[in-house]
Amino acid sequence: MDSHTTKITSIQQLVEELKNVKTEREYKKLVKRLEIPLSDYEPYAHFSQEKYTRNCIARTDDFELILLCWEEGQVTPVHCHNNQECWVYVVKGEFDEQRFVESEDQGEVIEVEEELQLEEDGISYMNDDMGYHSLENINDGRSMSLHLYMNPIDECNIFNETTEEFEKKVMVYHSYEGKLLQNA
Ligand code: CSS
Ligand code: FE2
Repeated sequence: MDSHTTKITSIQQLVEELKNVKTEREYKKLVKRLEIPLSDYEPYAHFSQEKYTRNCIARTDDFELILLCWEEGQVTPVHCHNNQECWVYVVKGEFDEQRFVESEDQGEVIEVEEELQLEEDGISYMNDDMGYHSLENINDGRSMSLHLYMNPIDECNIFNETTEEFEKKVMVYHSYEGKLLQNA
């Protein structure tokens, strides 16, 4: 087997290989090769009762690799991806993904277009041309998801359900390379 089809079996290998890929196609192929044991994610796994946490494993100008840790029932707001590509790999647990598009209906800003269930080991992909989405941990307990963004996403628009308007949100990390940050 050549190195383009063999499995990626550690976080370290994943980060090294990520440094050598450039195109969307290469990122996509790489995500399909993930077979990393749960124990490898442990140094990056920090949870919070308040909301899902964003734990940065590695970041360059080209990509951002983050582990999201979710307590039962935690959910993202509806959001876009700042014109970047987004791959989600389910490390543990399961998710409900709702996809939205701008509504043709007067009086409605967005409407659900599709609802997907993401199972353990499953992959989902999103970009702004496809619309907006939200993720919810529907597991009976904690879940973890690995997110690969090309390029890094420092802010995005989130939908405020009360005002029914989009607002800018600056993205923050709960931990960086395994270390908890002060704002955590
Ligand atoms: N974009 C969200 C997660 S769903 S892809 C985030 O990075 O927090
Ligand atoms: Fe997202």
